[in-house]
Amino acid sequence: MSNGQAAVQDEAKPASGNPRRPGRGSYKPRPETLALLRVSGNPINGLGETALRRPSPFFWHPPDKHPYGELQTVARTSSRKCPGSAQAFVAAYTHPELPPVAAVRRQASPEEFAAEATDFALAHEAGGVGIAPMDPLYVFEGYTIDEPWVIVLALAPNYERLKEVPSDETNGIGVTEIGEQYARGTRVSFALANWIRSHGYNAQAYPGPSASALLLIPPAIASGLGELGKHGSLINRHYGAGLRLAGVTTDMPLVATKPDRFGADEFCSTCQVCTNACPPGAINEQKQVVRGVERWYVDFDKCVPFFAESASCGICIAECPWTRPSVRPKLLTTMARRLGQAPSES
Ligand code: B12
Repeated sequence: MSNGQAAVQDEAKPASGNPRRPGRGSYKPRPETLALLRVSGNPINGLGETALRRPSPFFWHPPDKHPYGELQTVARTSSRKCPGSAQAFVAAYTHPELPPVAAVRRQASPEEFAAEATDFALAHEAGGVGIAPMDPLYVFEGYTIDEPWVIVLALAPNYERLKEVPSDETNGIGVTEIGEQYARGTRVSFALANWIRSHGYNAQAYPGPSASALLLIPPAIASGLGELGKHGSLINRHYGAGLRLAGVTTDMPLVATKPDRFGADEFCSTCQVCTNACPPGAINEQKQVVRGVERWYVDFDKCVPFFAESASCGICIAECPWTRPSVRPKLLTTMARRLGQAPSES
């Protein structure tokens, strides 16, 4: 299936708020956590820089590539001690070796390959698929990706479970959901890379919380999987902000899917739900210039201590009105009207 638009499947259903969630301003980082934040992450991310450049290796990359190795260990430890989560994250990091690329290249049109790759991914746990031409700005400095295409895979959230974030030692539902989304991303990205290789084309998989060399949100936006939200995560018209991403890069000839504008950016400019829900107050009200692009930006120095202490957090994406299945269809209708578009399916 390929009609030039990112493809998606249905998600699991609704819910309400989580009383365990602290509100903005009620959180103070522990001194021992702050002590591990030795340098600000905002200059590393290029906050205030007006020229386009590739992102610098950052959190989740190997500790010798950035200054937050010990904080990563704190974050990993706090997320793994929650009930159920350790197994989920083991699955997220477990994958087979990719087989050699088949010696004979199958010949087909880019449209046929794009349609087959999309169908394959949707049949193997992807909730959505977008295809974008590779751009050097998607690749972290110090890494090389040679393949000219990136297939972005969306992993659908289960809102009933996601809304339980943040987790702790008594309730691991939210972080286990996160680990299981990543595990699905690992399985489908390796399965797709394997399938592409069996047709004689190179393919690499980029799953997990880190996705290694590949920055995932920009190609997800380019390929029509959604718009950037004020909370720094992608908002998708079918899943809201709760989806997670994985990537497959390939030299199989493909066709790009189109960007999708449904009004999330405009909505974020007046919505304050995530800014008010974020305990450390890390989400900025206004767009800022980051590496040559004016866009929503989350303050890393404020976000990461709470993230590290709170088993992956995720409050901003769970609270986002677009993530709530009961609210999203109304927002789509309202924003379509405001943008002068025909109302579209949720
Ligand atoms: C490092 C990282 C983090 C760090 C730092 C995040 C930060 N804001 O500083 C920490 C550990 C704190 C973190 C936290 C979270 N993360 Co995180 N994180 C990443 C990771 C590995 C790399 C991103 C990065 O290096 N950011 C630092 C620099 C590059 O940030 P930046 O310049 O501000 O760019 C960000 C966005 O603006 C956008 N972006 C970058 N360039 C451009 C260019 C344009 C033109 C536009 C429009 C946007 C854009 O992408 C970046 C995402 O951080 C990605 C996976 C990947 N490989 O992409 C996941 C990823 C972005 N995280 C993700 C998620 C879900 C989260 C959390 C909600 C955690 C959770 N457990 O659920 C929180 C949300 C925090 C927040 N509000 O930003 C998802 C987002 C899914 C989505 N719906 O978009 C990703 C894609 C992981 C995945 N495989 O799905 N994360």
